[in-house]
Amino acid sequence: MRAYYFDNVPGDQRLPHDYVPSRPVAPETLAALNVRFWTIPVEGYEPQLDEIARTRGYKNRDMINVSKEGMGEIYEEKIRTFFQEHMHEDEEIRYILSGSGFFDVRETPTDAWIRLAVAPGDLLVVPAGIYHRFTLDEADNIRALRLFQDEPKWVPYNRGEATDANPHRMEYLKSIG
Ligand code: KMT
Ligand code: NI
Repeated sequence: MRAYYFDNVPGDQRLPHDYVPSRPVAPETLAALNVRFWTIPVEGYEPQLDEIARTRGYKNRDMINVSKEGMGEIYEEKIRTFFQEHMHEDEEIRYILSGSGFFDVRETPTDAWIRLAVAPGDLLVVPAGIYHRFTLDEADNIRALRLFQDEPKWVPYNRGEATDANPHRMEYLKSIG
């Protein structure tokens, strides 16, 4: 998984938005934000994924196929909502099976966007309470497993005064010091 600062140039969200030269983000920076990731080769991934799911208590999972073919008439709407800056009250855990895309996470305290370019084999944990968003890249498709601790619940809370005061948001800020 490649991580770099988003260039903030207005335009197509599907473009890489990499500075020239690129400004890479170190794994330690991601760790300090409580963003976790592993790489598990897709071929024969099950035992390793099951082990991480067991130790972290991810009891549920389903599959999501983000593409015009996979989503049908809700595609445009989903593409829009995925890219609205939001948080969740639970971790957002994705294991990429095929395709690619970008998760953008906000750095604290700079509020800079860090772009995470995900590809098959990447397992990403976006912590509860972090502001983030998702977009497909120019290849326009991704298929991923969504893992979840208890009952699947994928509620996005768009960033605003209410989320700034959300207990899960405040807990997140406390956890990163
Ligand atoms: C989400 O909740 O933002 C998504 O599931 C994005 C697609 S999964 C790679
Ligand atoms: Ni999300």
